[in-house]
Amino acid sequence: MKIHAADVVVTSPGRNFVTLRITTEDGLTGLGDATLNGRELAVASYLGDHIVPLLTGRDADAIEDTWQYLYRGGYWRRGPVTMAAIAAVDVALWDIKAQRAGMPLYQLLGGACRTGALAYGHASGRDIPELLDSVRAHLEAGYRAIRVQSGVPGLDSVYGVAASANGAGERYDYEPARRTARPTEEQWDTAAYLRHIPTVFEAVRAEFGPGLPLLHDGHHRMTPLQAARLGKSLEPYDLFWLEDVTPAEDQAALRLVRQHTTTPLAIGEVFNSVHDYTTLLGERLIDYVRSSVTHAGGVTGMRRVLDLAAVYGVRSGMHGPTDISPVGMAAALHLDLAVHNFGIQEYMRHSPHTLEVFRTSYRFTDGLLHPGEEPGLGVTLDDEAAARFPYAPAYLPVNRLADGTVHDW
Ligand code: CS2
Ligand code: MG
Repeated sequence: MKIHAADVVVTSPGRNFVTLRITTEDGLTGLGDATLNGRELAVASYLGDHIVPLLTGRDADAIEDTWQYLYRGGYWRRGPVTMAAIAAVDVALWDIKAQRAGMPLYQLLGGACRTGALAYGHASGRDIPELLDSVRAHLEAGYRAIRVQSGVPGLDSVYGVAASANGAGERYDYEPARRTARPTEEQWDTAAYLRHIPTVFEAVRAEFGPGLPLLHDGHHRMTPLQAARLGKSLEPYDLFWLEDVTPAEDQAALRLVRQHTTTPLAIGEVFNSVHDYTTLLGERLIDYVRSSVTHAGGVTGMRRVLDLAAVYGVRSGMHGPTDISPVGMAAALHLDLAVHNFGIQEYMRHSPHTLEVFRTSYRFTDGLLHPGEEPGLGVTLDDEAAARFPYAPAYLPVNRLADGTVHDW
């Protein structure tokens, strides 16, 4: 069946999203997430100006050929913009193929290996009492695994810490991209952070016991030696994983970290290709791969990452903040069910406005996510609602050290 049309929908229900919609000659439509937080219009243009004109008339069933056509045919390979655009086409075509087959996508990918995908939520607090309330609230909301992010004494704002308490009934609402004419600037102090974080996990373990799976995101900010020190200092608290300890493109840096700590490591949310992982996986330097379907070339691209990871006993931990749209989240959940080497799924709950635009069939029950049994992805896009939320530029913050040096955010 041929592709009849494709259009790019940019909408901003609380935050910016880019969605590709492909329609076939017999009227099936598929959706693909193309959201790249802070650089959305680059992907919208890559799709609208350069890819959409190539899709009309192509065989909608030829998913692998289309992936290769866009990957190799584009010449300038890899990178977050290119791979998010290719991902959107790929996911939309898988959505269509599964609808045509009359089954949820996970069935087309080989069926379910598990009843649901263990999810982790985001607890945060500007101080330890607020953090403990947030952990408690996430347990009450049904999460069985929790990421812990804390303020650092002496620093005004820190990655991952909501500006207001997210206690009982509050949705963790931390949107790092801010709608300002220029990126906001934050100040960072690694030494203060390294001193403080062990006290945070000491308090969380004392309050909630040894068994609750706890995760922490270092957000790219440490040197290998600092990361090794943090990993070692957190060993008594038995983390599920320590994420993005160093700027991940320096894959070899993890050799030093790995020599000094047994704290499990997760890396890769900014990676967009299986080639980004070859050292990390080949040398078993990490325990979880973090890329998302949205940023790593779609179901086709992410499956390659997960299959290489499986060769080395490494499991999935797909990226799932609110800047992965419900379309991208649904695609992840189908893959989460279908692969053997599943680890955990990040799950920040989207805002009510977002869920007005994207109607989803996935469900979060008793700590597990399931994509639902709808044919395809199980997500529809409401154009009328989407039109009510016009795009507004938003930038992720820029981080600086006390002396003004730009640092990883
Ligand atoms: C974070 C992300 O969820 C995470 O692990 O690293 O929230 C990241 O900060 C955002 O995706 C940036 O847009
Ligand atoms: Mg992260």
